[in-house]
Amino acid sequence: PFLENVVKHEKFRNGEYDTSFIDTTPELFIFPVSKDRGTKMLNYIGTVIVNGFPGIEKKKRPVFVKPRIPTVKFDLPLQDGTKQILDKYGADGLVQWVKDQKQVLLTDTTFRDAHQSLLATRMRTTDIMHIAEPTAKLLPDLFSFEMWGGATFDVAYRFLKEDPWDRLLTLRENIPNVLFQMLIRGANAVGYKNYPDNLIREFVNQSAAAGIDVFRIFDSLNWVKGMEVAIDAVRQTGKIAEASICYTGDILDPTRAKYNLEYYKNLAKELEQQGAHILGIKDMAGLLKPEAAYRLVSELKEAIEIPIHLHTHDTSGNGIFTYARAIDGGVDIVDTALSTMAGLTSQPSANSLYYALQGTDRRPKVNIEALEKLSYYWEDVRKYYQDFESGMMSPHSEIYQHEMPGGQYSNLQQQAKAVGLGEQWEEVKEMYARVNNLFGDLVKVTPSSKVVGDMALFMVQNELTEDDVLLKGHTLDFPDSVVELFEGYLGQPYGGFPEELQKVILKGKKPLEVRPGELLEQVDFSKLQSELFDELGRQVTTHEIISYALYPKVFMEYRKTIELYGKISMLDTPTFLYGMRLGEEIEIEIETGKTLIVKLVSIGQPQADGTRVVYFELNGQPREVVIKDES
Ligand code: 3PY
Ligand code: ZN
Repeated sequence: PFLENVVKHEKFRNGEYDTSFIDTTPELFIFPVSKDRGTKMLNYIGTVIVNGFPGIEKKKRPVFVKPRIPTVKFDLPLQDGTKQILDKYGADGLVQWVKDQKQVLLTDTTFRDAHQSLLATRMRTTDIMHIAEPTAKLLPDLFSFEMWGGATFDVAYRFLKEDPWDRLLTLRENIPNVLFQMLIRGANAVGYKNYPDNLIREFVNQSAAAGIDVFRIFDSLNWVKGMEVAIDAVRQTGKIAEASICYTGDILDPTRAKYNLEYYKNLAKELEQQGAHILGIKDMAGLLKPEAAYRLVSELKEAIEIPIHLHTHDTSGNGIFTYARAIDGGVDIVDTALSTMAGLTSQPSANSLYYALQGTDRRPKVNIEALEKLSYYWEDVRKYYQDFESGMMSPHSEIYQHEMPGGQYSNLQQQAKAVGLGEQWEEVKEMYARVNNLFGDLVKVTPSSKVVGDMALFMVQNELTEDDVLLKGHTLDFPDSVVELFEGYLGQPYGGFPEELQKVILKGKKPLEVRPGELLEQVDFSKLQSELFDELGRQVTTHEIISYALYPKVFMEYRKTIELYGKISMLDTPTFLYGMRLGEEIEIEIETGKTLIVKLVSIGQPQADGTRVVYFELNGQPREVVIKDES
C-alpha cells in the first residue's frame, strides 16, 4: 500500500520528486533472480512446445548449426566512418563528402529491408546484436546501415515481442562509426495511416536522439505535401533528410505515360526545394529496368544538385544490371545486402556488385573479404527463420506485371494464408495488378500497397470482378483501409481518384481535400502519459508514450505478453520459435552474469481439462508448468 500511494501521488506522477537516494544507491535495484522470472520463461517455452509459434506449423525443433561469427581483432581500434563525418561537419558537410567520392557508396540493408523482404520482417534483435560489433569493425567504409523503420517497428512489438527502441539503442552502442538509416513513411511514420503532425515531429526527434542519422522519407502516393512535416522535422534535428520519389510504372513504356520521366524530374526538383539533403529513388518493387535507371539517374543528375541514393529490389533478377547502369548515369549511393541475405525480393548483393564493378573507378572501397565472412553468419542465421521464407526460389520477372513491393511479397503471402487463401496465391497476385488498374494506377508502397493488397484479398475471397465492385459496390462492405484511402486519409494520388469508384466506395461520405495532418487532432502527450501510467502502474518512458500513440493496441498487447512471460527477447531464436527437444538443455542469460539453465524433461499427455503438464529442470531443480493445449 505504501508503494501504491507513492506511485499514485501527483508529485511522483509528474516527476516532481527527489530521486537522489535512488540514483546514488544502485544496489537497490539488484534483485535475486526471482522464481517468478524463471517460471514466466518456462511458461513461454512450454506454450511454444505445446502450441507452436504463431504462423509456424507446429513441429519438432529443427537442428541448427551455431552461426559462424568472423574472428576480428577486437583490440584493434574501431575505424572512424561516415558517422564521424556527420558529427564533425554537419549535414551539409556530409553531403559535400558524398559528392566528393568517386566510388559508389553502399548502404547495407541486411538489418532492415533484406529481412523485411525475405523473412516477413521477423529478424530478432539478438541475432543482429551478435554480429553488430564485428560488422562495425569489418565494414567501416559503408555509407550507412539501414537498420530501423519500415515494418520493423510494428513487427517488433506485434510478433517478436520486443522493444524496437532497444534495438536502436543497443545497436547504436555497438556500431558507433557508420551512419544509421531508417525508412519513414512520411505522415504515416512507421504505421499504416496518417498521424497528427506533432506525433510525426516527436517521433523524428526521439528517433534522431536515439541514434538515427539518415531518414529516408517517402509518401505512399508520392504526394509531396505528405512529406513536408517529416522533412522539416528531420532538418531541425540536424540529421539527414533523404526525401524520396517512389518509382512505379515504366518510363520506357509509352503506354504507361502517367509516370514518365518528366513526372519524376518535377518531383525531384520539388523535393530538393523542400530541403532534401539527398534524393532517394525508392524502387520498392524492383521495376526500374537497367536502361530506365540510366536515363532516370542521368536526367535527374542534370536537374538537381543534391546526391542521389538508389534503392531497388532484385525480384526480377536484373538488380545488378540496374545498378551498373545507374552507376554509369552517376548515382552516388546504392542499397545492397550481404550476399546470403540478398537477391530475389531483397536488395542486390553487395558482394556481387563489388565484383561487377571491378576494373572501373567506381568500385566501392569496401573489404570484400569482410563482406564474404559476414555473409556466412547470415547464411546460418537465416535458417532459423526458414518458416517465414516466401518460397520464391528464382527470379520472378512477373514482378513487372503485378508490381508488388519486395517488402510486401512475403507479408501479403502470410496474410493470404491467414485468411485461407494460401492455395490461391497466384490468383491474389493477378488480382493485385487488376486492383491497381481499377484504382487508377497508384504508386504502390506501404501503406497504399497494403490497401491494394487488402482489396485484392477481399475480391478473391468474395469472388468479385471489377464490374461487380462498380455495379454492386453499394451493397459491399469494403475493407476499412480501402474506404480510408478513397476518403483521402493517405493523401491525394497523382491524377486524383477514379470518380465513379470513389462514389461507390464512399457511399455518400465526403472525401478530404486537404492534408489529413491539418485536420487530425494533435496528440496530447501528457494525457497519454497519464493513461499509460494508469495501465502500467509505473512511470513510463517517452519512447513508450510514442509507441503507444502510434500503435495503442499493439503496444498494450506487447505489454501484456511481457507481463505474462517476461523479457522473452532474451531467448535464443530456435527456442523462441520452436521450443525445445526432449532432453535438450539451453542457457538463457537473463542479465549480464545471470544465467538460467533449462532442461526439457518430459511433456505430459493431455488432461481432461485440456491442459498438459510440461516438466523442466531449472538450474537443476525440477519445475513444471501447466499449459492449455490449443490443438
Ligand atoms: C516499408 O514501408 O516498410 C517499405 O519497405 C516500403 O517499401
Ligand atoms: Zn525496399
